[in-house]
Amino acid sequence: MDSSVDRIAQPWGARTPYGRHDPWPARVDTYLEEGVAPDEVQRWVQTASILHSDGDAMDVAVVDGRMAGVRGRAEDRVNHGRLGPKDLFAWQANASPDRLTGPLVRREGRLVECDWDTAMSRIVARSKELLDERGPGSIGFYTSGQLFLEEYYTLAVSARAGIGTNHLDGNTRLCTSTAAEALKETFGCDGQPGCYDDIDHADVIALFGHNIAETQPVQWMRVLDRLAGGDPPRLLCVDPRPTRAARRAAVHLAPRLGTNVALLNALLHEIIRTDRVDHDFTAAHTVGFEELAARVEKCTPAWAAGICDVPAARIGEAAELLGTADRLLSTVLQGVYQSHQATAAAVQINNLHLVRGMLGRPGAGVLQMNGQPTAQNTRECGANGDLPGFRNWQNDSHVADLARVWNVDPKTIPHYAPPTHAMQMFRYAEQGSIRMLWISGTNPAVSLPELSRIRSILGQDRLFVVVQDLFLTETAQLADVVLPAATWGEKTGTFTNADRTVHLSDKAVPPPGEAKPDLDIFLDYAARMDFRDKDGGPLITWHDPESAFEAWKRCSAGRPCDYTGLTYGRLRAGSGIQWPCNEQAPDGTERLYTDGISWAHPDVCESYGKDLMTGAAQEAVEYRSLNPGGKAVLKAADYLPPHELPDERYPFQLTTGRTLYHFHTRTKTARAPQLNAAAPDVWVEASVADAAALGLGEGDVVEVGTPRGALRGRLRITDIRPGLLFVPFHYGYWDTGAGHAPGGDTPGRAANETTVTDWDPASKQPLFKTAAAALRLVERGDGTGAPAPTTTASAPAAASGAGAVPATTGGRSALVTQSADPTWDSPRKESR
Ligand SMILES: Nc1nc2c(c(=O)[nH]1)N[C@H]1C(S)=C(S)[C@@H](COP(=O)(O)OP(=O)(O)OC[C@H]3O[C@@H](n4cnc5c(=O)[nH]c(N)nc54)[C@H](O)[C@@H]3O)O[C@H]1N2
Ligand SMILES: Nc1nc2c(c(=O)[nH]1)N[C@H]1C(S)=C(S)[C@@H](COP(=O)(O)OP(=O)(O)OC[C@H]3O[C@@H](n4cnc5c(=O)[nH]c(N)nc54)[C@H](O)[C@@H]3O)O[C@H]1N2
Ligand SMILES: [Mo]
Repeated sequence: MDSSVDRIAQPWGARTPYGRHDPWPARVDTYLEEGVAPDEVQRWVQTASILHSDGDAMDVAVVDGRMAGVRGRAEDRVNHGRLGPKDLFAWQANASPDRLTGPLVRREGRLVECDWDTAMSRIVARSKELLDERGPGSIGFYTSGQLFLEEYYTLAVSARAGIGTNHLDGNTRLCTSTAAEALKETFGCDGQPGCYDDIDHADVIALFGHNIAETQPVQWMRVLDRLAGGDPPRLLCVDPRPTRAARRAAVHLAPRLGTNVALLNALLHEIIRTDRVDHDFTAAHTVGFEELAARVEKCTPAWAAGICDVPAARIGEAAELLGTADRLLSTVLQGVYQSHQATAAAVQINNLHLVRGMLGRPGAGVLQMNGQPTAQNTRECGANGDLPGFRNWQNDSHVADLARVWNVDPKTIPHYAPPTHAMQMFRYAEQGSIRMLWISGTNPAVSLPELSRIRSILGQDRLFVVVQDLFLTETAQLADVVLPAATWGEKTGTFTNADRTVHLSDKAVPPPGEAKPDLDIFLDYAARMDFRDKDGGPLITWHDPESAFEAWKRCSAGRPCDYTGLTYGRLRAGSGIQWPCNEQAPDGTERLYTDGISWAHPDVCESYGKDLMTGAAQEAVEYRSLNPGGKAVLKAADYLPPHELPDERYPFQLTTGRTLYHFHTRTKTARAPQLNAAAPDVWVEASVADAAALGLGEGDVVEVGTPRGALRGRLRITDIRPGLLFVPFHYGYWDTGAGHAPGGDTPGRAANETTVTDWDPASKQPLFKTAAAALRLVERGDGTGAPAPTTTASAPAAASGAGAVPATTGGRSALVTQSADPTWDSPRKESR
């Protein structure tokens, strides 16, 4: 039966309830632009969503050579046909009239149009000059979690073995570096242990700092469908905001910002005290239990209650839920990762699973989530601070093996120090040792902390900045050369979601003007730079997406992220397949560690671990003596208070994050009318009690100030934790006209005007989620209310007297067809 639903007003659509251990029924969501009937679609082209890490599989409708809509893929393991609001509407941005259609170079201070040869010659000339004068360390590359695998791999080989620089990282540093680090600390290696099917089997689902309803809306549909079915799971939600998941939780803990480690240590304390420990599992598969037990011994719920400002009894209830779970699934995201003890906290969640033996079985899994759609590939291809294929930069035989794959001398591959992380790269650019920074697929002039500093770094004359993007973003406006990129739908490639599912994304339509796929740009650069292997042959031996994929397969062979069993043909004939996929696992691998811990052995591990307090890398000998047999490491950590605490001048805690309808700096979602209208401008969330104390009302224009800067937006009064402010970080200044210009006297609206240059010692992920801030009235509201959605964590509090705030709806243009497909059968046999 088909139904038509306004998917702005009802973001998660209709329910298809199912019972525990049953397969999740399919529901196919289709959106076609007004005036296009389904039978007018000439081609459906296979892809998956690129607006979060879920990998919702879909087909793009093509009519007369242009995109006209999207449809979920029922047969795909990830989404069983469903799409979220961004999946449904954001593709419209591709055809935006303000796409970059040709390269730009800066002449006499202004960006002017030029041809590709002029732009590339300028980049190559600068690269060669710098290599001659200052060596490879003067060149840095800052890439993304939104390009394709083939592109990262090409960039990584070029940067590491072509240029020979250690300065290559992704915006994944801001996003999932803690996920990777936590997996390395515990399991010796990156690689998601669990998978989304675990939602079907779990009886307890715990969400740590993860606003799943808004940031992985399709997996939230899956949870909602289980909540509506037989034997529903119980939810634990740890989040200081009243998220949709918090409202459905059996236990909701809303801790003070930056206190996750204290809370988690108390949960571990209770589980050990009540002996909910799986002693057999712990003995067989872990090291470090005694140390962990000793470290959390004093961490009682009463102790944590004082730090987290959560009732001790609630912490006890949460521990009871975790301790009695038959199959526990936990997910972890930015509420944990973007804080001063990010890795220390994320690792405690791994510890919870290990001491309870909740790993490697259906429903018992941990998801150290990714955020961006292709962040996994940035990591595995080594376009972040790691070597490709999860190789260990401290292990000479791993470096030698990589050198063999690339046919270069091992000395060519920098491994004298850990690869430079993004925050350090910007510091080097600030100090002048990095003189060229090539930025692809990311908008740091909005997304990095302390924007006034970032603008001044990127604006320096001595720094040569290349920006490769779809639009003339805030960052592109500061560039010396701007390269117009083709994007999703206009180029072919693969990418891997947060549960290791690899999807193929085929080209559906041509890119606008002279825009080129990122792969072609990187290949062109490598050819012009004439990068060579050790025998004088070309370093880059591939020429298109499929040959790049084949080259990557050779690099991944025998490593945890083994792609050797995958081909474009197989992906095109089916749908998503999970790595490792090889001879032993030809259909892919649902879960890691079903048979014990496999990649922590000193000879194979990606990392020997770090000191969680200082970030100092452990040496091989230390790791060997700690973990000779390659078990999982239970790493304990003491709680440390956040670096910046409220005081008289800055009495609030400030956190920043996302809303359902927008993606990051909104280069795509602001250009999709349905999404833009649902949340058109920035807002500030405060609690009922704080608003009353300051005499503030819904819709008042307020200013949020920190020692770094200030922003202005309208106030939304919600059920957020008292003492806490929330600001979405999506809003830069490009489309706002006067009043929001950066710098100058008028505060902007970007959250990162206020955030701090500071990071987790182990993962180097910046702290977007804890600052101290002041709040003041600028101007009374005009009665229209804040431009914040009512369907999300930003819903007005009933007690705020904001009954007048109009509900968020999309109207006719947001109608989406939902069909329960009667011909659909479970795509795979569901395991039990
Ligand atoms: N709609 C939408 N979806 C997205 C994205 C998007 O931009 N828009 N981006 C994608 C990307 S790249 C990412 S990384 C993910 C991020 O996905 P999430 O991590 O789910 O999103 P955030 O809003 O950054 O933060 C999640 C929650 O952390 C809570 N939090 C803040 N401080 C703390 C704390 O100290 N402790 C705890 N326990 N919680 C805290 C916040 O209240 C917030 O609800 O989303 C992905 N999906
Ligand atoms: N205050 C605060 N700041 C944050 C966060 C937070 O929670 N709070 N979250 C952080 C996180 S988790 C993330 S992931 C970052 C995201 O921060 P950014 O990566 O800066 O955000 P995006 O808007 O996704 O930028 C991607 C850019 O790539 C372009 N692009 C899209 N597709 C392509 C393509 O195919 N090729 C090329 N060349 N370009 C393309 C887009 O137009 C856009 O300009 O923000 C971080 N910053
Ligand atoms: Mo992210």
